[in-house]
Amino acid sequence: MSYEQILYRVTEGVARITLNRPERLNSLTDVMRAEIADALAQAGAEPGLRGVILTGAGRGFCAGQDLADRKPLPAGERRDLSEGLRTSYRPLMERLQSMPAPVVCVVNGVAAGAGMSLALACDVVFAAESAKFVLAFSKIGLVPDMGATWFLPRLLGEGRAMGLALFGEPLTARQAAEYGLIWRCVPDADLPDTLAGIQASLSQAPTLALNAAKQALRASRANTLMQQFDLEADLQRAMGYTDDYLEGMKAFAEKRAARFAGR
Ligand code: LHQ
Repeated sequence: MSYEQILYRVTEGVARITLNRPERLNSLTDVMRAEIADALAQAGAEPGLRGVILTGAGRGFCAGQDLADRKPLPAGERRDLSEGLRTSYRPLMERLQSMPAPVVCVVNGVAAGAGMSLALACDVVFAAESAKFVLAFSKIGLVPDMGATWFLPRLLGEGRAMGLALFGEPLTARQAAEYGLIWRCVPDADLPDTLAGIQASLSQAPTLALNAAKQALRASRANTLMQQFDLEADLQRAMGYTDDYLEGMKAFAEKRAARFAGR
């Protein structure tokens, strides 16, 4: 599958989507958003998908909305910014959030505005040590969007979320990891190995169990403890019938590493 502004490939059941407009720090155009959404649909339709990795080409991950990607308005007119959010950003977010398999974001450089929101909408975020997270919206007189006002208080607590939203100061990858905004900060030089490690880990994982774990954690956003308990019981029943569970038990008894087929 070939795209104009992203790269897409599937290796050992793991789909990799690379935002590919490095000269514009992979800022989001209409075309790029549509291509990411399409690539996620392709990945979702992949038989036996074991995970998705989202990353960026060049020195940035994503600088948010491409501020030049818009038709000029007649003099004196102002733009309805909600339109793009509803018709393009929202479907992308829905697509991302409905992926059954884990979506891992590898933030290779600056993530700003909707680019930061895009990273936070993934299930797990790794970031290169030199990467920065910039809630750039207030710098241009806008409110954080693409889910940022939903993700940030959940991930950081309201105090830090407010600080970020009101002051717009960049957060280093190290701080982001310390605050619990992301999973791990890695030295820049280790980024290729990190990507290879994530690829290997996802492609050898008991995928149905990871998918179920993700489903349960996501459902906890709206569930009571007892609803969650019941969901876990349902999911565990399903896991008990998988080949991977049998293999996991066998490998444990034989004191060897399990070879999971993702079934
Ligand atoms: C860019 C961009 C960019 C175009 C760097 N666009 N070219 C949703 C819906 C509706 C309306 C509006 O918004 C939204 C959601 C949003 O995302 S709003 C927030 C949009 N993003 C921003 O405001 C971030 C703007 N960029 C920056 O603040 C900086 O570029 C950051 C902090 C990301 C990186 O700074 P530097 O590392 O110093 O790089 P740079 O500023 O020199 O950028 C490199 C080039 O990329 C440069 O072009 P040039 O031709 O001078 O080399 C920038 O103009 C271009 N670029 N971001 N969003």
